[in-house]
Amino acid sequence: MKITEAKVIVTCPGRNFVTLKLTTDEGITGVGDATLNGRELAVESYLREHVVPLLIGRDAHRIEDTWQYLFQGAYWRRGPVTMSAIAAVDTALWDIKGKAAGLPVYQLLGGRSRDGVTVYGHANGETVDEVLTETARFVDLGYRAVRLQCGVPGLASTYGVSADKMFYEPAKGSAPEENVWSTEKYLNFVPRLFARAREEFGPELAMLHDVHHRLTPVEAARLGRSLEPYHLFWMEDPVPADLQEGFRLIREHTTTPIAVGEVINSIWDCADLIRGQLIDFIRCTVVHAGGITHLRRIFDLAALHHVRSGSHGATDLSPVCLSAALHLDVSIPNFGIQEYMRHTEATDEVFPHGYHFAEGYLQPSEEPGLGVDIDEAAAARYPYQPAYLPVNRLEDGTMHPW
Ligand code: KDG
Ligand code: MG
Repeated sequence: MKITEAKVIVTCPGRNFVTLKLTTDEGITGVGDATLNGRELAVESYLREHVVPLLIGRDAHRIEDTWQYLFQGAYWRRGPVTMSAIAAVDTALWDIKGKAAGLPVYQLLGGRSRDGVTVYGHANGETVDEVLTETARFVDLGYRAVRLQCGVPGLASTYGVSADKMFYEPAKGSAPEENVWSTEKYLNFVPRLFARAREEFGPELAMLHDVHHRLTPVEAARLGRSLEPYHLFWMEDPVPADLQEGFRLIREHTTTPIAVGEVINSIWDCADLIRGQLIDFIRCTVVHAGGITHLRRIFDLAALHHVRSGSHGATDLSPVCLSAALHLDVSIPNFGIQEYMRHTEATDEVFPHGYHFAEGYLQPSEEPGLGVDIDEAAAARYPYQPAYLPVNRLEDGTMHPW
């Protein structure tokens, strides 16, 4: 079965998405997500200029060989642009293989290891009261796990807090929005949020929190220790992931579980974290970590070291990525949890899909392949709009990780 056509489709149904659609000489199509938030056109160009010409005429069944051909063939290895482009091809090929076999992709990955994929929702608000009201809303919707993010007194804005509660979307505008950050104000405040939340929701609700890369290891150790009485499911991205060794210091000082991975693109960028058992959850995504083939490799390494999965699932990962993630989630032995932010109605219209939420779980589609598609006519109605992620500065004006 040969690939005869490869289209790169950019659309903005509320936010930008880049999608690769492959067609074969047997008339089977497959889709892959290639969205890299705020840098979408870099991946679009990489695919269009350098990858699409290599795909035409290739055997669509040779998924591993095509992955190695694109990875080794580029000579320049890794990085979010390259790995997102390879991921799009890989995901589309798994979709095609599933359709050719007449099976949902999870069956090709070994079948179900569980009955459903536990997801966490996002409660956010300017005040603790508002966050608790939002948390109750997610509990009422059936969620078993909720991420809590709150405005910090004395700071005008912070990561994860938005007026549009169900559809948090940080990328906007033709230049990055500038936020102001104070580590001390944040560290003094967060334990108060979780003290109230535990008191209100009891011992069983899984509670998560995203630090969004803003601390040093010793500050993260202080945060983790201060949150121990409220037994979080995880604290996410406590420090930037660049220095894998830095996590050892956090680990040595706190039992609050650590999750990291949304900006990690390859197994080599998290191998020390995993082998050293410096983290509890690895949160890479299908789209940014080289597709189903490579993410499965990461999860397999993690399984050997007591590290569970916790895939990133923000709104900038399209329904194509979420569909692919669910096939992995349901099949791997070391699944932890899956992030789930609802997409807007316009996004759901452009990407018709068969996955669905019920009683705290997402279920992958039972259709052959990934069970998701792109409606090209609908996509064409939403042209690309430039949008940047925000940047962060300390109160004295110094640049700080956002
Ligand atoms: O594109 C960046 C977002 O995906 C990221 O800020 C969201 O941290 C995030 C999360 O945990 O969903
Ligand atoms: Mg995050």
